[in-house]
Amino acid sequence: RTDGPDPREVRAFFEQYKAYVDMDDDAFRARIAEVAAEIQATGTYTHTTDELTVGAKLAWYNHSRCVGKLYWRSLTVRDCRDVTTPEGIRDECFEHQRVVHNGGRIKPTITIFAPDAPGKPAARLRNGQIVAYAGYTHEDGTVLGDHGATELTELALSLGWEPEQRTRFDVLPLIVETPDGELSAHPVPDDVVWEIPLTHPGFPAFDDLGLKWYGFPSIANKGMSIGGITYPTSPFTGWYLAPEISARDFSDEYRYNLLPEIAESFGIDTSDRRSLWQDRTVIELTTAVLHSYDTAGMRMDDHYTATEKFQKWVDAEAKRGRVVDADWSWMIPPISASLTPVFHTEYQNEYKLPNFVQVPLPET
Ligand code: NRG
Repeated sequence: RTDGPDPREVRAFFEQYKAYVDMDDDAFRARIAEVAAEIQATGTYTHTTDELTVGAKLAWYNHSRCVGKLYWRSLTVRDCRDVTTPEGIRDECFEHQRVVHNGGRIKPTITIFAPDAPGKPAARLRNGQIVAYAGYTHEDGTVLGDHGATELTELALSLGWEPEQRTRFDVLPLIVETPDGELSAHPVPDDVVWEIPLTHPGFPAFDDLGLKWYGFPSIANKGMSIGGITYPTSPFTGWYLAPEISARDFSDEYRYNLLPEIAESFGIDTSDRRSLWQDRTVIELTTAVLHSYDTAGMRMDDHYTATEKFQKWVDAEAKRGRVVDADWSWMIPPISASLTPVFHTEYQNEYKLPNFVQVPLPET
C-alpha cells in the first residue's frame, strides 16, 4: 500500500474520463502531464471534483454485482475528501442519509472521504452499513438480533456503547477507525434510520410479531478505486429490492433466521418440508415487505421490475456497442429466479477499473 498510483491505471482512467466529458486532445495531454508531475513530486495526485464524480459513476457502471446500475449517470457524488476527523466523518455519514432519503424517493448517492496516500492510509468505517442492527450472543450460544452482526456488536460494546435495553432491532453505532488505529463509536440518531414497521395486508398475526427494517442500505465497508487512487471510505446507497430483506436478512440461518416464527404467524404448518412451508412463508413475507414500504412511502423495487429494467438496459447498451459486465449469481433474485429475465441470460463478467473494491484494514 505504500506504492503510488499505477501509471497504467492513471492513463486508463483519464481515457475513460476524456470520453465521458468529451475532453479535447490538448486538454487531455496537459492533464496527464500535470498528474505525472504531481506523482513525481508527491508520490500521489489529487482528482478534481469532476474527475471524482465521473470516476464514481464509472465505478458503478463497471461493478458487476449491482442489478440497479442502469441509473449510474444519475449518481449524486458528495466530495468529502477534506473531512478526516471521526466527528466530521460521523456527521457527513448522517448527512448522507438525509440526502439519500429525499422524502422517500431515494436519491442514489455516494459520499467520498479522503483517499489512502503512500505510507498514509485514510480513516475507515468498521460497519458493513451506516445503519444496521446489532446481534447479541448469549452464553448458551443463542443470538438476539442479527446473527451476522455479532462481531461488530462485540466491538461496539468494547468501545463503551451500551443500548438502553437490548432488543432484536438495536441500531449499531458508527465505528470509525483513524489511521493511528484509534477506534470510536458514534450512536446513530433515530432520525436518519427511517424504520418501517412490517405489516401484511391479510395476516394481522404477522403484524403482531413487531418486525421492522430500516429504510435503505448504505454500504460502508467497500472502497473505490479510481485512476490508481483508493478511496477506502466511500459509503453509497440506493433503494432496496424487497427480497434482500425478506429472503436474505430475515430468512438466512446465519442472519435473523425467522422463517419458522413467521410461518406460524401466517398459520402455515412447518412440520413437513414437502409442504413447501418455507417457500410459502418467504413469498408472503416478501408481500409484507413490499406492502409496508409502499404504505410508508419509501421507495423499494420488486424483483420483477428491477430485473426487467436491468435486462432492457443491457440490451440497449449492446445496441450501442457496449457490453455490460454482470455476475449472474448476483443478478438473480433469491426467490423465483427463473421467473425473471436475468435467470435466462449469460453475462460477460470482466473486472474493469474504476470499480468498487474490498479494502483491507490499515496495518497497525
Ligand atoms: N443485501 C443488503 C444490502 C446490499 C446492497 N443493496 C442495495 N444497494 N440495494 C441488505 O441489507 O439486505 N444499494 O446501494 O441500493
